[in-house]
Amino acid sequence: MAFELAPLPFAADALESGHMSANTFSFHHDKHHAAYVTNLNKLIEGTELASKSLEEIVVASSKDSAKAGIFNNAGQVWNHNFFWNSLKAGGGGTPTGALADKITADFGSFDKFKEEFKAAATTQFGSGWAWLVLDNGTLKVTKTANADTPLAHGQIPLLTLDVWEHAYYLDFQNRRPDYIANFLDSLANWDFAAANLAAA
Ligand code: MN3
Repeated sequence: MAFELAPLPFAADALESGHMSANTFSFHHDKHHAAYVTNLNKLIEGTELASKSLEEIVVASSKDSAKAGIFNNAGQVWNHNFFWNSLKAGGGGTPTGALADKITADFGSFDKFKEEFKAAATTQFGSGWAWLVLDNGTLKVTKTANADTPLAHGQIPLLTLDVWEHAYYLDFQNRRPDYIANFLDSLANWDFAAANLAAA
């Protein structure tokens, strides 16, 4: 059963007030994300992975260097599905409830979390991702290169930011730090992160 490109969980122009344009989504979702799905389907067709779930393919291919091409595409399909849900119109600001308490307990303060997240997202050299994850019961900020994903490392992702240049170039050009600050101020979907923590 071939994978299909998951639709965006909002209209393509829904985040324009948050400085992520419909033009960005027309490339990032409709071209980049779509290409990962197409490539993944080609690579797994007729193999034992064709009947597996996306999560199973990510984990299995991460452990086999001969399957690096499959991992790169499966990881990017999964990471982008997760990223769209990490965004929302009118997002950003501070979380509430159990997630807020856990961030304060594990980072010291929400401001400390923000500092760590900004540092991870800024210093990921080249393409990759910044994450808030649950790692053995503790919240941590991590960064991964290219298609790598916390799923492959036994961590539970709560929220992510794509820091590949294709994610921000149309709206922010080379200004990655502005794109990161804007995500935390205006787009981060704390409801999604809270739901992921509750389900963990
Ligand atoms: Mn991307």
